[in-house]
Amino acid sequence: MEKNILAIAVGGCGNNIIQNLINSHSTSGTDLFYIDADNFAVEKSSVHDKLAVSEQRNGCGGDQEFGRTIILDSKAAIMNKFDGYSKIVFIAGLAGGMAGTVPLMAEWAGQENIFVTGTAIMPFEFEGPQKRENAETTFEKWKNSLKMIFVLENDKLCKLAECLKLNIPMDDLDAFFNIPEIIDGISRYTR
Ligand SMILES: Nc1nc2c(ncn2[C@@H]2O[C@H](COP(=O)(O)OP(=O)(O)OP(=O)(O)O)[C@@H](O)[C@H]2O)c(=O)[nH]1
Ligand SMILES: [Mg+2]
Repeated sequence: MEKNILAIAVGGCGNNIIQNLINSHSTSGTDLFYIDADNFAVEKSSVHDKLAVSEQRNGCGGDQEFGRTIILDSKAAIMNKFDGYSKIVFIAGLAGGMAGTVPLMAEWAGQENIFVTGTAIMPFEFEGPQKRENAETTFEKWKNSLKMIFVLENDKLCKLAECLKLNIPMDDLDAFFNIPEIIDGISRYTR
């Protein structure tokens, strides 16, 4: 039987978000896969199906070009994960080093006739203009290989927290992005 949707967590941000969903039992049977160049984070992650794409380094150090090149050696293993799915949603913080991998992975998935979508988490203003620029550049490259792209602005989380006068940790704030709703929407209302 053809599998429906695979949610792919990319880098530290993707992993945090997906782990929060697991902890709050909100994944409702969606298949999850986590990919990162940070061996330590992959080892620690409670995501069952995961892949470390770097043997020597702990993450990409914010270097998107490093991210892009490091996954080339893992292409076969990554393509193997796509196998049998009709839809994929990538979840990535677009200012991080691993975001350098998403345009390429989306292109590979598209070549398999998969309905490829992305969820872009855009950086906080306090992270500075360079991070914003990295995220915007990746966004432009990525969108060409995606059928749909959801854009989640981290700054909105801050504003929301301020508005509601909440003093809650980042992990809990992420729940406002309602990723399960996005996954469910793609799963049910696209083809
Ligand atoms: N909402 C939210 N955003 C996050 C979280 N963690 C990271 N981010 C955002 O995502 C961006 C990328 O961070 P990571 O995903 O940790 O970066 P990475 O791809 O692992 O990058 P490297 O450290 O270079 O390997 C950050 O600049 C933040 O804007 C999180 O838990 N929640
Ligand atoms: Mg990282």
